[in-house]
Amino acid sequence: MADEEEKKEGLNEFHEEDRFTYTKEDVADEKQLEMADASYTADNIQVLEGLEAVRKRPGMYIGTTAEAGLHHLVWEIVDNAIDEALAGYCTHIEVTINPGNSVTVVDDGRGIPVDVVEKTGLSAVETVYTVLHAGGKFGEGGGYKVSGGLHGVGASVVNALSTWVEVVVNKDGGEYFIRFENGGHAADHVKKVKDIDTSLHGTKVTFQPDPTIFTETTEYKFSTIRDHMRQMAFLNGGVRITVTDARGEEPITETFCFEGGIKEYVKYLDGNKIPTNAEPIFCKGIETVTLADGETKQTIAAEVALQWTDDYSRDGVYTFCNNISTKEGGTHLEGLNLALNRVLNAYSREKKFLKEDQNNFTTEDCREGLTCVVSVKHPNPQYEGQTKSKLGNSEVRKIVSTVVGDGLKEWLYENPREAQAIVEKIQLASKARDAARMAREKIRKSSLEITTLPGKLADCSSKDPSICELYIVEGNSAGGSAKNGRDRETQAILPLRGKILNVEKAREDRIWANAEIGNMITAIGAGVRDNFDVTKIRYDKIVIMTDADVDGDHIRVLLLTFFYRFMRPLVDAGHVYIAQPPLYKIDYKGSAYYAYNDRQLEKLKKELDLKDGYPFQRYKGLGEMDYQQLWETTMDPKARKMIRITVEDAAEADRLFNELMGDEVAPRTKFIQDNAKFVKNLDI
Ligand code: 1YM
Repeated sequence: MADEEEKKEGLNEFHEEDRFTYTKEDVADEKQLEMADASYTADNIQVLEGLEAVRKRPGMYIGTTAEAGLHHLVWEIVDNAIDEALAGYCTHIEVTINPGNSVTVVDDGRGIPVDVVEKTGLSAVETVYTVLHAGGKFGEGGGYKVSGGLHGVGASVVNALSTWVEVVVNKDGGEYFIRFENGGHAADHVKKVKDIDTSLHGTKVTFQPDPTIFTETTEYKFSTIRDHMRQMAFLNGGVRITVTDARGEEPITETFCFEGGIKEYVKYLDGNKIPTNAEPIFCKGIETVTLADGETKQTIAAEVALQWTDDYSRDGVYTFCNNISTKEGGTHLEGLNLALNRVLNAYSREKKFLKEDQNNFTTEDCREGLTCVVSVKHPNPQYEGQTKSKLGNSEVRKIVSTVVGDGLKEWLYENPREAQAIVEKIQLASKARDAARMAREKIRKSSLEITTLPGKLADCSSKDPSICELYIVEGNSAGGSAKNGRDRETQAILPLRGKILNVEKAREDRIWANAEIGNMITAIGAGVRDNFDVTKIRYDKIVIMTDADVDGDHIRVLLLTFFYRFMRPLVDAGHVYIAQPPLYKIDYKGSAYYAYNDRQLEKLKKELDLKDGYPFQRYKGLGEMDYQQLWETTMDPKARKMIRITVEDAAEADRLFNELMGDEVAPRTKFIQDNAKFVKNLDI
């Protein structure tokens, strides 16, 4: 219970007392630093206890110690620099992945204060890096500061989870330096190391993630950091962010700066779709609300950019709170929906696009082909939902509804030609989808009644979804091996015939008529699209098992596209996996040895001390394994390796799916050319 509570706090709440605005003269002089020395020991013990708690239960503070957690460290430090930019003092942020996977973040803000904080007896910079939830413990609140990262726990957590951290502050004509070691211990107090020009200011932080914490991987992914920084640059218009990978022979650098902010984000997300309104519609508002207690005032800012496109298959609405993606939506999304429905119907009635005897357009109709980014800044966000990514603050609903309502209405009246094009598009959507809707309803109904499971499905005997797994297997022969090899109690097998439909390209009615897709929907048993209910799934793990060749890759991408577009919460909640069959087998002295990649193969050869040219088998497909081998290598929960699918950046994933799986050939070709050098095991 206590854990639960703590977790909730860490994840979701911005505490009034966490706000820290430094008020005193912030120049460290020798005397102050001496004072800090004198009072160091006693406070220090308390401080380190705090960081020890982070090291004991890192998951509580950064969610996971797997790859996402490793990257979370970067987001936390960058968030401090972004806050400084939002405060109006910083214009450029640089993020560098160094050789050895330490990371440096530099900003040109005011520099973290280095003078002594009364409460801790330590310099502000040392306090920020060693006191958990720093701020509340010293200094008065005040100033509008939006808490950053998902967990909002900041620099001290990064310090606790690093082997070392170095902070350089340029401020008031001095360069200051402090180093922390072994999970957060200051090697020495902050020292002025040199005099510099008084015009120089900023903060530079370098940290080395602790490999004893991040046991899975300590290797940063350039693409993950680059995509996140691009998103930060879109969401914080005008801030210039440079990302560099300095690990290779030649450093790779990309710079992002979008003066237009989320307006440019929407254009970027639209990619090669044809816009209905030439420029995104931009709505913005700031409101101060008084809470139910009659006293507490909160300033909430909302920004929304909207652009309709020729895309008929779906909408792309992305919502954020405090620069964090709220994948499950929430009150800001509800506010948007309310405004779209209200304003577009009122306008259509007034301009006689809707006759008196006609029904209103549905929100779904209004959103067809819409690309939209909603970004709110809230000093005290409350998150709900399965993955705690649904905004719960009810006052936000009205604010967003008003901001979009007013902005959109004004725009429609000022731009009648484009307004007409949008409404005609909605009209078309409404008509064209009636037919599809009927076909879809039929499937939806049957997908929720689990009475008739597909004949091809070999179901498991357990009815406890939390231990059940569904293997979706390419090809009937591999399906046969999987059926024989599986654990019948918990593992179900659904063989697929050939390639499934590309849902990114196909017309909606064809999708609903497709047997393989129908089988998957029925087997999973939780509905589809907007009536998909992830709490109803019949299996905890949906495992895609395809051959390790080009066709297998293609089928895997088609399946992922389907799950992403039609059962999105399944992906978001981490239920989708990719099985990893071995690539090689070596028979040696009566035993079989398996390797899942080239590196392992080489290692195995060395370990077994095999001579050059010793024969080994390269598996071309799952069908080459008998059922026992398939169980041992790929399905046995004790031995198998699986990749869990996660979507870090939903907007980017959407854009890529569209680019790669959609109608246009050129972007696909370019992506393949750009990424071909990373492709291993190409087998045509
Ligand atoms: C590369 C990481 O941390 N920049 C940064 C942090 C702070 C300030 C400026 C800052 C904030 C304030 C006043 C204020 C922080 N200061 C504190 C604290 N970049 C990075 N740049 N002066 C400077 O919030 O009022 C915490 S973060 F608490 F010491 F003021």
